[in-house]
Amino acid sequence: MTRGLIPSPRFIEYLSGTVAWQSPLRISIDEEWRGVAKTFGADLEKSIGWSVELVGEGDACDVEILGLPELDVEAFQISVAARTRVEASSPAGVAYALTVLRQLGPASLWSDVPSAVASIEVPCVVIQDGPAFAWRGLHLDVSRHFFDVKTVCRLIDLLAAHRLNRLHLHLNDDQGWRVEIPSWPRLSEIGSTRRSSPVGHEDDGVDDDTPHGGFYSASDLESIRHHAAKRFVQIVPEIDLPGHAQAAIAAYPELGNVTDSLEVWTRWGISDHVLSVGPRSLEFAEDVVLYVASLFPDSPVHIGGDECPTIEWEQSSDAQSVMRDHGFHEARQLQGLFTKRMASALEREGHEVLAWDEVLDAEVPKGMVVVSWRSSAKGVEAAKRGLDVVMAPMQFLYFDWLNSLSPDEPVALAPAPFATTWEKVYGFSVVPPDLDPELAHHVRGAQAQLWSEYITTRDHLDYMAFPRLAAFSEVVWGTASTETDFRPRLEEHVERLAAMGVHYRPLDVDE
Ligand code: TNX
Repeated sequence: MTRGLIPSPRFIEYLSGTVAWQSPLRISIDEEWRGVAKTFGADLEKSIGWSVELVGEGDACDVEILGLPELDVEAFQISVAARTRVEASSPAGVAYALTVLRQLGPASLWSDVPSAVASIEVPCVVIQDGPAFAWRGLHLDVSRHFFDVKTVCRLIDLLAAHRLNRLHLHLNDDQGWRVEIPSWPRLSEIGSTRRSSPVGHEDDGVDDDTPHGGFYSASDLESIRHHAAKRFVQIVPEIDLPGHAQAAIAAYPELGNVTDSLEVWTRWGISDHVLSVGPRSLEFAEDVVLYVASLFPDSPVHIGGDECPTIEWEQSSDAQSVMRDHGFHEARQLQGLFTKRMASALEREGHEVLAWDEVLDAEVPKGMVVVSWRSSAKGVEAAKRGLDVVMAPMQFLYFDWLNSLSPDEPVALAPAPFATTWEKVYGFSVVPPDLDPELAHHVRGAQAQLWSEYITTRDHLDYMAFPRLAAFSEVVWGTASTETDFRPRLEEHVERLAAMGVHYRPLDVDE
């Protein structure tokens, strides 16, 4: 008996025979790591109503979990036998091994509706596994459409099921500010709701005249962070400034460059309204980013920095005088003031800092990690400049693009001929083939992006994320091979997705 594992392990050998498990499943595990076994127990209880009994070292058990310090931090070894043995050097490694054990059982182990299962059969197998990349992420835009805590936590569970370990939350944009900041209350009071949104494709020019809003309180974000920690997923919060700031300016007009009052933007695209470069705006940027960072004390923080139009700065006499003070010749250099201010404040507080690849257009503060979205070539450029990079090229990893060229696909951001099939995602190389191998260590990993202009519901989020995210998980785990090898495993895997209630896109749709 074999099972379609995703992501595929680095080494696997099926032995003959199977073992049968019944409830209560007896697990022997060190005191320190019990939390991991408890999470696994809660998962089994939810899916098949089983309980997990934690037993002492040396007691009779079904699964024995042992520390093996020489393994890499997320690595693990499994040997399924009458007494199954799991070895890892960290709780994350144990959690991943338990995910694999769950995949070695039937799809019902993933069900979100409990079913009564008397016994499960698991193939005898030996596995040695561990990821090739430390950064295996998903980005979620909660600004264009807001997703509540429950939906985000469910997405975290889905990431963990694929052994992905970062969730980058895009918390503000022109169309909505999504986090309560006590010292700037109008951001959530005013900036979190827009009056109307486009219906269908933005280019159709139709509006729904229906307010859309939502924001997270500090305690909401804390529960997301706790849930994520339990699943070994690190939340990477993003505050995107000084561009993409219209919602912030709608809340605090004094932070903008124009005197007319602005509303939270009701169209998609890139607003020309950006923060002014005055001292108050710089102070604002530092203040909010530090506050958000304080809610995620152990996380790297993303400071945005993409797509910042300079037209308002070019037309503002105040901005011109700031340019003269700094000896700048081009308005775009003004953005560097925000980059530096936010990055140095965050670094002082011990946070690693990330930014979109537009920061490469100017001098990049040392130690900043570049998220390369315009193309893999931007990642190569970053690595050549000695910077670490997270690969996120839109051509492969923007899951807001069409799933295929079928005319039946729901409206998506990029129109045909742009489509990103799961097969295309599966063919993505995290390390660009033209990168000098000596610089490959700069590639931390990769992340897929779910921008949400055209994603309004949880079901549609599922449809855009899966099965592409399953293909991505294997790519970024580092074990992708051929489509012929992957496809039958994916066919089994979508049964797990179905059990989890995921509205994934079917693997084949007539084109
Ligand atoms: C570009 S990627 C953006 C987003 C859009 C996205 C749509 C990036 C840093 N900025 O503002 O939502 O394209 O695909």
